[in-house]
Amino acid sequence: MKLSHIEHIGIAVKNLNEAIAYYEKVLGLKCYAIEEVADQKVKTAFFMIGQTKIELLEPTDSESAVGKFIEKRGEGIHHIAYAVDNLSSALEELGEKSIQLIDKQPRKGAEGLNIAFLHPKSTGSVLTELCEKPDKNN
Ligand code: CMX
Repeated sequence: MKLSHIEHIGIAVKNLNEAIAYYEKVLGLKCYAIEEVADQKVKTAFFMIGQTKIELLEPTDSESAVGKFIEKRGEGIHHIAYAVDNLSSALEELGEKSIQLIDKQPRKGAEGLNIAFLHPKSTGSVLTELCEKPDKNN
């Protein structure tokens, strides 16, 4: 498995507009996209910094993964996402190493990327996402 860079850092927020204002007015970043990911029950906002993105995540349902996270732990860093060359073979390799896969097969995530999550119980308590550009290995 070859990770190339940190694709994004996911940050759980209660209010997307208030959070965007902080990232734009205080940190000076520019929100370049807002997207609702219906099956994950989140509204997302993206900022680019170098080759890494910041993904703000506002839950649209309190029972969603991000909704439950905020209720238990409050706002903050929710997950780290690495870019990988070949997601299917990475998942196979991780499965062989007994890493608990939340997604056993790649699925579509925000921005059309192929993604899969690894369970924090097998990743040192860091919810970990792997992302692959959709034009690769299709
Ligand atoms: N980071 C680290 N640990 C986390 C976590 C997170 N983001 N979310 C939950 N956990 C921990 C919990 O604290 C709990 O630990 P303890 O047993 O020590 O209390 C453990 O994981 C299991 O938590 P749980 O409450 O039993 O399970 P949940 O129903 O909250 O599910 C998880 C947790 C990770 C399986 C679920 O959130 C998931 O499937 N996530 C992947 C999908 C996702 O996060 N989607 C939102 C982002 C979408 C996007 O980026 O577009």
